[in-house]
Amino acid sequence: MEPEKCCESGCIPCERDPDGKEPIDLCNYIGGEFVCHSGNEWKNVLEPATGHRFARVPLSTPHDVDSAVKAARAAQPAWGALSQSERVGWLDRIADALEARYEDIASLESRDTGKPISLARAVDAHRSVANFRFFADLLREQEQEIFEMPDATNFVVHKPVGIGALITPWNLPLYLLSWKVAPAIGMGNCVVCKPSELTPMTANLLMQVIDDVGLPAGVVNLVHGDGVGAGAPLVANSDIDLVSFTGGTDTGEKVAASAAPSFKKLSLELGGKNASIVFADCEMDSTVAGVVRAGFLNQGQVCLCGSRVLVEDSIYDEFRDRFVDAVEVMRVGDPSDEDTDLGALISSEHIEKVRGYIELAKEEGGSLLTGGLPCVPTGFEHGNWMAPTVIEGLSPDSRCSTEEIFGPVVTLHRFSGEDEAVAIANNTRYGLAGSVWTSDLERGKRVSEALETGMVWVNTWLHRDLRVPFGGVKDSGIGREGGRWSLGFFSEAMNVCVKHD
Ligand code: TXE
Repeated sequence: MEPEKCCESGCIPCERDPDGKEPIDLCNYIGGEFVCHSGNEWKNVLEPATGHRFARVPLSTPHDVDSAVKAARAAQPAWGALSQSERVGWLDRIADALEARYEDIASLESRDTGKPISLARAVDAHRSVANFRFFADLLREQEQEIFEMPDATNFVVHKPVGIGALITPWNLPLYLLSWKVAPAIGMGNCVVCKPSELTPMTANLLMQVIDDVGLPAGVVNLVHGDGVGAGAPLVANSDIDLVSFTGGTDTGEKVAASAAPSFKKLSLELGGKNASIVFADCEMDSTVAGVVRAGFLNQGQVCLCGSRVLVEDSIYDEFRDRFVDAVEVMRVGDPSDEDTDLGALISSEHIEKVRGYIELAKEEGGSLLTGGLPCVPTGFEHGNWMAPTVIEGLSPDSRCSTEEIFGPVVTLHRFSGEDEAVAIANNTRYGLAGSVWTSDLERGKRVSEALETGMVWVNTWLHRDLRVPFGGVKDSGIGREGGRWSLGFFSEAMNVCVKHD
């Protein structure tokens, strides 16, 4: 018997809080207070795995955005005037308080995004804490840059930019939000965060943590909502000095157009269509495992995923067969099950987008080697499920081989020789990341440097040193964050030249 619908969105009865109340209604966090939004519109927050509504997120208005920006502006002078070590102390306290809620982060993130709990722990919760600790340590080590001349000394001073808009997507919610908040406030800025309306829960938890540690009011503010009501007004707000955006390329284009007229400082981390390039001299077992992980981690919903696998002709058949076998043993199911490898996709709209690409692949001449079908685990009939899908036979110029699909879909391509591999890999509007698998490390480095991307891994993937530059080229964005690149982005470098006799 179909369960009755509990609200206009057609979702099914959600788990009631223990006392049977309605799902959690989230609030904005402005000027150190949890406050209601000024509008009366809400968006249901649905569990991707079950379709259950387990919270409601406010669809904030430009008025709410303005209040948050004003609170940030009011707080910035005092915050910017603190010493670096005082601000670093606050990053430490936030990291400690987040670490104490490690399991809450993991379970909320898994519930909110549909990703397996094991991944939410190992990647999302771990990196959210690590981001605050990393930037605290990096700032502690910072020394003033001085350039001596025979008759003068140059002192480089890093000043806060001012008020930052931090806009984040749904695939790695707290991992990406903490990656921006930590260096932004560490460098003396105050910020307004705008998390994705699809996955607001851990951003809400971060505000609870910030409130609990007693961070000065207005240093970090958060406005929930969608792009129209909150995101776009935030970028356009005349008192925003800086925008750090992670999301889709199409949205990034709108953000850039809005930020440009007032010369706001801008960092865009956008989509990707990354190639995993497999040479015949690779170590087969570890390469198959590594390329499967690169293709399907987080259900393929990571901008760095290797969604195109380029395989040298001489080993193509063997690699293809082993790759498909490895894909087919991945366990798709309940995200809360420790043994699950792949969870649900973020939304029904997104799964339709991905399904559309699979249909397009068939029209473009591709052959499905596995997947392409929903695979609904028992008891999760209202979730967004798709079997991991591998397609071969597509032209490298096809839409499915050049456009970002952002789901559990990988296309296989043959190549002969380095030049053809590089040409295929670069044959897309994106330029974010890639990986090269070969026992010849010189070749690995040579091929990597020929790729039009911001990052490449050799014989590994997503092996992250937070000190390195992170970002892409072409339609994958502009700017770099990570390590000193974050400190540089979230500050204005000033040179003071002092003449001496
Ligand atoms: O991103 P959006 P979504 C890609 C992936 C995905 C596509 C859309 O292809 O299918 O982007 O994903 C806010 N001004 N990536 O919908 O729409 C929005 O509310 C200001 C790659 O998540 O770009 C959300 O908080 N803000 C990416 C954030 O922008 C606006 C990860 C991202 O939303 C806005 C995720 C506007 N006009 C998706 N419109 C990666 N690089 O990792 C929306 N927003």
